[in-house]
Amino acid sequence: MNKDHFYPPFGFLAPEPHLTAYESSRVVILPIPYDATTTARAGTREGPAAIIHASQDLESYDLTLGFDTSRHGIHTLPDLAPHSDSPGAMVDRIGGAVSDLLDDGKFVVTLGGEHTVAVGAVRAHLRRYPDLSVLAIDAHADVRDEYLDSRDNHACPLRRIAEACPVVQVGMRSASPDQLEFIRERGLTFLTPAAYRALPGGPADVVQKLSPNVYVDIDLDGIDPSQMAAVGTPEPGGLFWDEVIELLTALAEGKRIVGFDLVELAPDCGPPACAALAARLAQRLIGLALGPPLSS
Ligand SMILES: [Mn+2]
Repeated sequence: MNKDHFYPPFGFLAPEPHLTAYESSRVVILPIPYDATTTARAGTREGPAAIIHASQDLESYDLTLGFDTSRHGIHTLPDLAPHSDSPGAMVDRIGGAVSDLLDDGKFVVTLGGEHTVAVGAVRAHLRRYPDLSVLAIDAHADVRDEYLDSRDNHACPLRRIAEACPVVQVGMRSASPDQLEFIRERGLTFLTPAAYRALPGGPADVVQKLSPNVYVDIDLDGIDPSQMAAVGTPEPGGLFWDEVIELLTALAEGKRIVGFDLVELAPDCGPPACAALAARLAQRLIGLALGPPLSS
């Protein structure tokens, strides 16, 4: 059998086979196709596979950063199975899985799935980095205390995260009065795209509000629907790719990115370009967080 006649094994960015072993990989991709509490259009369970598929067709060389991201070693795990008892039980399962990966020294990339999965990933990172803060990008405030009889509905994740550690959110353009009251009472920074663009210091004003170790939670609906239509709850007037990259680049220059998630991609709700955007965003964030690979 001539191995040169076959594509590399399936995995994020399709690294050369010698760059995919778990033990030697710096990065682990954790796909969580969990889609249980979404209330508008469903479909986020297809998100992780769509992102990984789209990544097969990307250059593993990041032209902007100037290195081959896959040379960090990228191991793509099988899907994390859903816990069908309750969303809270699923959050606990995710927290346990991510903690195990962090204990192994891995940089964990969590691919949702609905936004709820971020709560488990953040809790695991907080156990490892007690000073953790979270930079969230989202169209929705997502700080409801509960929704449809669950505190772990996908309308609640930033409430659960804000109860655990400091959070700064950028991109908000949908919130109820009681959610705005919670944000005001707690003195949280939740910025509409207009407020973000008006910051006198630009992205640096966001970065300086965060602790040294930062987890990035990206609900893809924070991005404008013209570039990211494939979400269940799109909102007009969002952030654009260049703005998101500018913010994340400033973050990487000022703080340490210790982990991230991309959630809420519902590929059937939009064109295939959306999964490609998500895959490129994941690649860029890995590169920004880890810098150039030693071996490149
Ligand atoms: Mn959202």
